[in-house]
Amino acid sequence: SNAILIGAPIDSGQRYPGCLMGPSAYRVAGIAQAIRDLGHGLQDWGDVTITDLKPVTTPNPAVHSLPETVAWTETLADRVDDALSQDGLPIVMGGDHSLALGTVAGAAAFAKRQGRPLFLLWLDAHSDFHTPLTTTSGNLHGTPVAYIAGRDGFDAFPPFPEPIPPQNICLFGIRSVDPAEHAALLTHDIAIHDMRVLDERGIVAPLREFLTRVRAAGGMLHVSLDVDFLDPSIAPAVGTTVPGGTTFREAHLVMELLHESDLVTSLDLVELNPFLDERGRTARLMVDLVASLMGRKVFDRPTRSHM
Ligand code: DIR
Ligand code: MN
Ligand code: MN
Ligand code: MN
Repeated sequence: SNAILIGAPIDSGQRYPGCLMGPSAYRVAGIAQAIRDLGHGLQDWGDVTITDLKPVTTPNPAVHSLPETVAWTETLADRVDDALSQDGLPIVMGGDHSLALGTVAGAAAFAKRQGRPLFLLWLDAHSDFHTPLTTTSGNLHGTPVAYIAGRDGFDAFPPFPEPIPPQNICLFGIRSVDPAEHAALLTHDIAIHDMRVLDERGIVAPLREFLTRVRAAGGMLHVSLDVDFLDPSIAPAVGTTVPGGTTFREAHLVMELLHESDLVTSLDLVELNPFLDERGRTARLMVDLVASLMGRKVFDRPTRSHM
């Protein structure tokens, strides 16, 4: 495939400075070469910037940086739609998770024109199901899944092109859900594979169930990978570490299964904070995970069984 790197140095969605260094860290960690080495085409479109801010507001006084986040949403939606329209696989290098307000909107706009359903795989410690009205932290990185699912409260944002039906959304690896998110999730038919479920069932069966549904529907698949999906012991460079995350091999196995499915059409890499990293350790792990998603194998065999 033809990968298109898009840098999104956004850190307005939370309060810990440093995520804006993410795109540089991925480049230094060799993301482009790792993808080329697997035989793919690759373009780097550089880092996106925002220009003019609109005076948007929300009734929730806790929310901060709303005009910036709206501007990023509009700009990134455009870039991702452009990349998909050129038959590319956009890989958006964040930047905090609020960037997914834009990237998934762009994928949804494209999918709508193609008449294809869009599915969402959310690899995260958090459910990110707040709206701007329910968030108590005021950090908009905790809101993208609600925007994508078409919940109310996003008046400041462009209308989401075609909200993803809850049945097409899969939360994977979660272990930190705020009370307001929990209440809202109970009224939505979203597949929730929290760590308790993954401990018991392992990652393979739940992931295959979801991928089987994507394939049967002829769907596009957006994958949003939050660094805190991983256990903090292997991925310390994130502002919101939560113990009990996925292991090195579990995370690679998710990526290997995604590669074998051949279903992924766009990808976010979010919440890396290089200022908190240990000599690039987390950045390199994230690049290695991308390589697994793009076809790097533990051991190459001539033929492989598919899901
Ligand atoms: C928390 C943290 N639920 C909030 N969310 C994070 O601020 O809304 N998402 N860190 O990745
Ligand atoms: Mn997140
Ligand atoms: Mn998270
Ligand atoms: Mn949250």
